[in-house]
Amino acid sequence: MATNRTFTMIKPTAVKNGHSGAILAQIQAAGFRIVAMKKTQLTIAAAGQFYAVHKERPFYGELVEFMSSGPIIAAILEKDNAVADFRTLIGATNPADAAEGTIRAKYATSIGENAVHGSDSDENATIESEFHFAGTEQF
Ligand code: FUP
Repeated sequence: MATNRTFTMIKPTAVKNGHSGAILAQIQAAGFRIVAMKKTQLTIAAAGQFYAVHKERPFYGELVEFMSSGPIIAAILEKDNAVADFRTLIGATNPADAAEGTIRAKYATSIGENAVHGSDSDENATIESEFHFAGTEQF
């Protein structure tokens, strides 16, 4: 069942470079409602668990190290067709391939440090949202 919700993180480099406000403004201008949001920092263990699906990939170690290297902004977003529309808004994983005007085209510095995360399915949106937020933190 489609939930109309997706989960995002503004990644450490984008937060450090001061892009959080512009990224959140672009997300809201695209019609997403913020259901939950917080600034937090992942431990290495939490980042490892979040990205466990990529455990066998060669970039896993660097990804976990990067995602735990500084504060992130985690949020649950709501909109019709949220997962697919959000992935369109953020653009391709590699910013070199991301369409003009997408969040990754504007703010990502590399494929590894690509500014934002966006869930790839309704099922993962639910898992990732529950990883970061209790039900009492969702409005
Ligand atoms: P996406 O769904 O667009 O975030 O992309 P993936 O799930 O394929 O990858 C998750 C994260 O792994 C990316 F955001 C960045 C990192 N990654 C790399 O560092 N190198 C790669 O070749 C692919 C992904």
